[in-house]
Amino acid sequence: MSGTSVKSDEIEKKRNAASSKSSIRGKGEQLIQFKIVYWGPGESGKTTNFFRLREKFGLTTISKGFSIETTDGRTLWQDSLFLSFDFTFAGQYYKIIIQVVTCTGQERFLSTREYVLDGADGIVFVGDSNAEKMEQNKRSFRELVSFSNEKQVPFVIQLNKRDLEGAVRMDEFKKQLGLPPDVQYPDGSLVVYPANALKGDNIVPCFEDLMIEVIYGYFKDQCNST
Ligand SMILES: Nc1nc2c(ncn2[C@@H]2O[C@H](COP(=O)(O)OP(=O)(O)O)[C@@H](O)[C@H]2O)c(=O)[nH]1
Ligand SMILES: [Mg+2]
Repeated sequence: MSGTSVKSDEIEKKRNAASSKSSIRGKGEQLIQFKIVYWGPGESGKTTNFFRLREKFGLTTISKGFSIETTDGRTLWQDSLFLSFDFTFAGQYYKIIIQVVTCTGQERFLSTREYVLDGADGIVFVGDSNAEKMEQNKRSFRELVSFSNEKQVPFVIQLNKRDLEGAVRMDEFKKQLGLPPDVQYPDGSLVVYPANALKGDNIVPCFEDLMIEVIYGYFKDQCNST
């Protein structure tokens, strides 16, 4: 989505320009809200992804992300962050609010994870490159696929912690998850996004490619229903 790749100061400029045309904006603006969930096994790096998004889009957040942690520093409930973008499509001006949530990977909070997925418009699966986490990756991915099939929610797959020594090979990860061995889908999006959330590698492109799909899906549905 071009909107997310513009720098924060450019967004600010656009916003100022838009508010100087507030009569047009007030009349023509439409508000769209999306919920994006970061899903995956415990400690795969979901909260770290969230920190990188907050850094990248910090100036455009309309609410500070919150995060409740257990005493051992793991996410208890959920992290939540709201991002706001201006977007024009077919001459119509839209304000897009994206709620980004990450959930706990802890099994004992499974019911809260289902709650988190409720109403999701898009999901980023964050897998762990640690070879010992393969079973957890597979289990968590199966949960996501069954949810996504039922609700037709688009998702992208990120394989995080590529910096780890002895990281699982990409082709092995794909094989284990039952994914095609190709690098890309015909639309150019990656089958799996290799990432390093600590450094921020590939975190934003992964999020943006999902947003393109989510927004495209939204407008396609709009066109079909009119
Ligand atoms: N080596 C490495 N560690 C990471 C990476 N991303 C996250 N971590 C670490 O993995 C641990 C769990 O990350 P966190 O984001 O809390 O995982 P969550 O449970 O999925 O939210 C933390 O110690 C992070 O610093 C990465 O890309 N590489
Ligand atoms: Mg977390």
